Amino acid sequence: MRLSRAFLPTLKETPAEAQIVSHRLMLRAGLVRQTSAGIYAWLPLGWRVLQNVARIVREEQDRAGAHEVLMPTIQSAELWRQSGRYDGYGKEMLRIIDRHDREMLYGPTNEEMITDIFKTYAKSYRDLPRNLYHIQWKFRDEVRPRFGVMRGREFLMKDAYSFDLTAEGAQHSYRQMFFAYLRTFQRLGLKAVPMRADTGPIGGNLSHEFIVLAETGESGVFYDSRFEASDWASTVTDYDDVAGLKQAFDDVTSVYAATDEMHDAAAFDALAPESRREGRGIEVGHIFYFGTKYSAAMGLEVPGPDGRKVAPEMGSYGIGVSRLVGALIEANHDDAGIIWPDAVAPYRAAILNLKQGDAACDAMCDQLHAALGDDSIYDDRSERAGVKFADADLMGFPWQAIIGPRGAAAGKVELKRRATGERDELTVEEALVRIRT
Ligand code: 5CA
Repeated sequence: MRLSRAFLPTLKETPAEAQIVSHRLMLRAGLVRQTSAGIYAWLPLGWRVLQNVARIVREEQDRAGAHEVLMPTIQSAELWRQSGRYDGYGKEMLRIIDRHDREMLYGPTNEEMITDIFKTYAKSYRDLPRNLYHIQWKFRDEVRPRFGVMRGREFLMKDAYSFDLTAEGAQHSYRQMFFAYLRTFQRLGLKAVPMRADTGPIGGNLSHEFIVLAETGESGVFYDSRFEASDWASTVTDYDDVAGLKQAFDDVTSVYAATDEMHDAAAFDALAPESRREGRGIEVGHIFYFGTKYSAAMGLEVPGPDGRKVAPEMGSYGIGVSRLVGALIEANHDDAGIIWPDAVAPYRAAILNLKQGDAACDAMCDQLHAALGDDSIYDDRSERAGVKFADADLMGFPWQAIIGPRGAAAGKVELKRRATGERDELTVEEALVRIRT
């Protein structure tokens, strides 16, 4: 993509309303534009990152055996009356009346709808276990939307729902999602600590939040320093190995980590003092096991092996996909701007032509741009070098291929790694190999 023809609007001024660095950078680098309080339009750069995050989330859900569907954003109030949550959900629910005076709502979550869908098709225990998920916009009329996409009113969530015949089966499904989450966050380059958590309006008695440590996070957290070094995501390779998964789960969850709501001061104080960590974090995922709460309330039951009807044991599993874009920036930035991890970068490389119109510079840039194609942004504007450097740093592409008249005459590209600032003089071929690996 040629920058002169792209829609990559950056802002010179730091927007006054943005209180945390990720929000400031998302506005300055032109990732999003607020259209109403807590509601954002995604501009090309932000949209590409959001899709990359969603793709990694999707690949790990599929790998764990979940099936993707797409449910609507608008739901009928009737469904929520069946579960008893319609009145209880309160002002956070955006309620809508259609032209026939029917009560509708913009879904804040989908337990009711998925239970109703599954009920139509599940005929016997042989239809269990199943896990269905979607990646869809949600609406919660938050009292205080803030920090940009971190706490929006409209936001993109991945939500999965599991159905099992037995409580043991449901716990296995829960552990599958638990490890799918660890893998997802690891691939995104984030250290997300699973913490015992409160279940809130979703209900149930087993729940973990996945928290990315960050000073600007909204949750207070207490954890064992072992979470800083360990790699639990890689301990699970076979999602069907029931005993192996339980062992791996018990290993991780025996190490102390809890949000302030669930904090056990006595257990925390019993740790060796050097391993106690206290801080703040961003909740990027939250998983729940709630038994038959929704299946029983909504009449979902199937004949078991003995012919007797049973209500499936359920769990639900959320990831804040749009919130993750903010969390990624909180974890990866410097004074100059964003530093995208390779896995989610909107473009792998920026090609900076320092002398537009110089035959050798233009030819070398064209050659690089043709070879990298869709994965690169070619800054072909007639701007000063300083402007090009600043914009590439702000937008955070992992590589910058810098081409000036002196280098071009010698057949050399200066390749800069955004994360480390390291620079190397390379031939075009050498630069391409480096960018592609
Ligand atoms: N039904 C369950 C699991 S699917 C559920 O709704 N869980 S939740 O309420 O914890 O939301 C799941 C995830 O969505 C959270 O962990 C968080 O990362 C994200 N999220 C929740 N509220 C917002 C919000 N207002 N803005 C951005 N992301 C949010």
